[in-house]
Amino acid sequence: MKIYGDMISGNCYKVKLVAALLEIPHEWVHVDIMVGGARTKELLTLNPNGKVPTMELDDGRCLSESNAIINYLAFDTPLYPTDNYQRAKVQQWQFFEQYSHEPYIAVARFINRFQGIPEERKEEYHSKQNGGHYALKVMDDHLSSSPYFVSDTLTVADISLYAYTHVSHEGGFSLKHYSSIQAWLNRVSNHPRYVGME
Ligand SMILES: N[C@@H](CCC(=O)N[C@@H](CS)C(=O)NCC(=O)O)C(=O)O
Repeated sequence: MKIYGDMISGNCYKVKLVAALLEIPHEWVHVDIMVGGARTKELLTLNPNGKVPTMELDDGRCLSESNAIINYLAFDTPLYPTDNYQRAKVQQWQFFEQYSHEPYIAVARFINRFQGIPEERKEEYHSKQNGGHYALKVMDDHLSSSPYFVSDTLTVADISLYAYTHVSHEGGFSLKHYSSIQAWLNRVSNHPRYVGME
């Protein structure tokens, strides 16, 4: 299979990390999102939404949306629970990530790290801080009584949330007051087949 992505993106990193944890052979095709690489004619054929990550299976079928891709890779492995309630819990945290976490933390990171907070995005950057901290507090509270998000072991829900949380300082979010998140980040990165983002 081919995975199209740019490793500066946490959404793409989720796929890279799950493929590494599960030792899934794949061809990584670098797409430079900073120069519109996800919106070329070729990429738009694979994902009409013009975003990466996008996965192309050997038979030509494609899948987009990071959390859908990592779930596909993880079905029938220890990273995806078999219990129906726990499966729904994985989705609960993944929807939380896409709606209440990524739009604040990933966007603030992009504005700061890759754009250097230009004047016209300054207000937007600062407006992301409250929402980001709210999401981090929800996560920290949950992790104060559970080693991982869904069960006692690592699942794709953790990978979905790990991707942008471990680089949240690049969006101006200090994790100093979130000790349970810090311990969880260490748990994830201590996995023997862990790979870093860059
Ligand atoms: N919800 C999507 C978000 C995908 C997305 O926004 N990808 C960004 C990189 S993080 C992208 O491709 N940007 C390039 C562009 O919009 O031209 C997912 O989880 O995969």
